[in-house]
Amino acid sequence: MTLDNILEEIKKAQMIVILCHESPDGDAVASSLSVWHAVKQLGKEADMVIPDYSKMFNFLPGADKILKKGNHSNYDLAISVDCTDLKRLVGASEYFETAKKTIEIDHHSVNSMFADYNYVNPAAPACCQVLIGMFEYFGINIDKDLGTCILTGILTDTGGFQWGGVTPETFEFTAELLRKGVNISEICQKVIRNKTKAHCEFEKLIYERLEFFNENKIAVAYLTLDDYKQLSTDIGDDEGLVEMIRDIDGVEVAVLLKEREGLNGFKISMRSRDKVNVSDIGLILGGGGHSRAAGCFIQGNLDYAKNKIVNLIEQEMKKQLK
Ligand SMILES: [Mn+2]
Repeated sequence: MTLDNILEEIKKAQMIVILCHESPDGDAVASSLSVWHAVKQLGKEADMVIPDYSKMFNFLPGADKILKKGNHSNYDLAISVDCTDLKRLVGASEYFETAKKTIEIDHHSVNSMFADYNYVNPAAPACCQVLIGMFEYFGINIDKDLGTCILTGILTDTGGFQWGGVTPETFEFTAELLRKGVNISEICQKVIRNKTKAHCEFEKLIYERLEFFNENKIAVAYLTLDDYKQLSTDIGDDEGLVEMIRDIDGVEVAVLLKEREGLNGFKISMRSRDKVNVSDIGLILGGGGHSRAAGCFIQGNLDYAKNKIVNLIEQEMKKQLK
């Protein structure tokens, strides 16, 4: 079984590296940290490589051990978490590609199964929830530190248990974590409720720029490179903005276009309320994600990118909702 193989590879390896996807969200950072704590309990040292992440997550136990670059160039074992594709390991894929063995642990349904051992459960709302099952199988003691990381991943990927994908197990696991002393209100305050000033400036811009299409069922806003240069101080400042658009009454699909430096185009984030599968829309343009949260990239100027995504969503809504 895959889990036995994974445990065997961890036990065999001398040099282990833990990696996650680019622009890491709370689940990606927390999953990396969770695996790091677990590997330590198994008597191994591991490097966690995350080139850039939000300072918001610095309170997590072990965050001071996160490296911008690996200490080695040929690890025995590379473990990727919360990542669908080798392409998304930007800034860290070299460690994955040169490792002797590779493992990936994820919860995205569009996962490309890019490792030697792939442990993917699309039914879990967060990679951290996949990890709990794995750690229990390995006999890892989920203490307060490890539990704090795990609950952070679950809370950030479910918006504080608000979004689709939350399962009865999510609450059963959470109850267990609270019994270990994990402080849920502290985590919520730090990663769910807390907003940077730059984030609020972005919110202002987005409300000013909101445009509605298809009888107000599609809502679109954008952020340009200039906006990022003027406002953003930290990598996570633009998290949560597309959800804010989706929350507007009557909106079925929310879209946020974010201009990307050096790529001559826009990263598209999509959120759906409860009917439209935006992962299918993302896939058409070479992206993907979850049915209610997905993304892709469109090359071209703002008008081109906006028209292209709005037209595609309109077509897909017609098809999917008939
Ligand atoms: Mn995730």
